[in-house]
Amino acid sequence: MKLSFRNRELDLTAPKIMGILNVTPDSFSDGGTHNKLDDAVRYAEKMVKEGAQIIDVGGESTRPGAGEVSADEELSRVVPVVEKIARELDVMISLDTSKPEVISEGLNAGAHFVNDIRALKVPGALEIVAKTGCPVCLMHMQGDPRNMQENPSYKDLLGDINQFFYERIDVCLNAGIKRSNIIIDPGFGFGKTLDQNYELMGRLDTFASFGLPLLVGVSRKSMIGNLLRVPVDERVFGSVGLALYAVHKGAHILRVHDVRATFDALKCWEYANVFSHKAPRLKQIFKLGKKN
Ligand code: 9MG
Repeated sequence: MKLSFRNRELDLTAPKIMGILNVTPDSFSDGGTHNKLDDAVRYAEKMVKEGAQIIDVGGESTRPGAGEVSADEELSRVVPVVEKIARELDVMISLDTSKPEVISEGLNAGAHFVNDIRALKVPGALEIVAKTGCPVCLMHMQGDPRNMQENPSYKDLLGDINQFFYERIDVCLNAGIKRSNIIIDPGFGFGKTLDQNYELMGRLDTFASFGLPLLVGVSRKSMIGNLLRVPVDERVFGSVGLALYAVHKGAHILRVHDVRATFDALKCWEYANVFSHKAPRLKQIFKLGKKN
């Protein structure tokens, strides 16, 4: 499996890290506009040095209870950052957005794919992605960020989410999006209770049947905080533990805040996995089996 757009390609044979770059007013606070831009790009650079192969740039908070921002506001936050990262860093850039305007301008500014928590349901988004031929991550969410945690309920959690993917993939294919450009994500924390999140994680391998890259974002989320009873800044160990479990269950891309911690843990996991009889392809990558 691989992701490609324009001159950039990302091989997903081994799991990859997507570093989170929030460019909302509460991130990179104080200083003038220029300083904010510079700080955001330097932070992206730090994540790349630590092992991120994708930088996910987002200008609208998706936290439970978060309100929406206008397209103009989101554009003004996202586009300059994407332009500068594309110019200065050797990394794939994803756009954490649902708005067609931001998708269009963000891709023009140098981004490589779309990470949409609303799975291209906003009018116009589907058509832009189909027209440009860029990859897209379709995430499952019940409700919307303002109300999604009010009382999430499912007839059959895994069945309902599988059905959602069948339908959205179908919509994408009918609009002209290539199957090889689709990534799926069950959307941890988006309209799910604590137990529903853990059930989803425990049965993550179910989604392998789609034969598509699987993205997982659990970093610092309340499914960790509520289990461990720890605040956001003490969730790194839980986040890394779940990230490794997700890879074990078939995740290809991990969306994380703590890149260095995740990268080191993943590297150890991968090296151990090289010796598993189930991983002949990884053996080739690490060139094992030869005397050195
Ligand atoms: C933007 N965003 C926040 N959490 C996310 C998650 O779990 N997956 C994806 N694809 N995007 C997310």
